[in-house]
Amino acid sequence: MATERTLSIIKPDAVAKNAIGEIIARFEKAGLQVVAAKMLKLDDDKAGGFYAEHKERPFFKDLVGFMTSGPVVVQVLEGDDAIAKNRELMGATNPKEAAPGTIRADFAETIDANAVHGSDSAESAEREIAYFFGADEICPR
Ligand code: RTP
Ligand code: MG
Repeated sequence: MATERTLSIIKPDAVAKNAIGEIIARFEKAGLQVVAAKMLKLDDDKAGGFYAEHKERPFFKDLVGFMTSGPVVVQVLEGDDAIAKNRELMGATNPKEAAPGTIRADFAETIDANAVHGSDSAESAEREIAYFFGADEICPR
């Protein structure tokens, strides 16, 4: 298995629930290491640019509104198969369809406020990590 990096975001709903620690603990227990992290309040431009692939989708405006509704925690996770492993820990986009024991099943209520983001491919991970972090902000161990 290849060592990979992926971008994770703990979204405003999970931050508001005081679940930052419990969510990061799941990553660490699964063997992923946090090699970069910061808390940010996104503005419309930063959130809209991040989700640019969804610009034409009917839910885009609500998505940007939600992502700017409160602080988020962005992290780079590193480990074996990190991209797929993180998506597995997150569960399905719609928490009602998320497998029991996944982050979205346990912390999210709706498809709009679904607790976490994770990169969906190696190409997305590379773009998304560079979108939030400079090379000097990433600290591999
Ligand atoms: P994310 O990018 O946030 O990790 O979520 P994802 O890959 O599981 O889902 P994606 O298709 O990339 O959609 C991004 C976010 O848009 C909202 N969404 N709403 N109402 C809808 O049909 C719908 N579809 C997607 C979700 O909040 C999703 O996380
Ligand atoms: Mg996505």
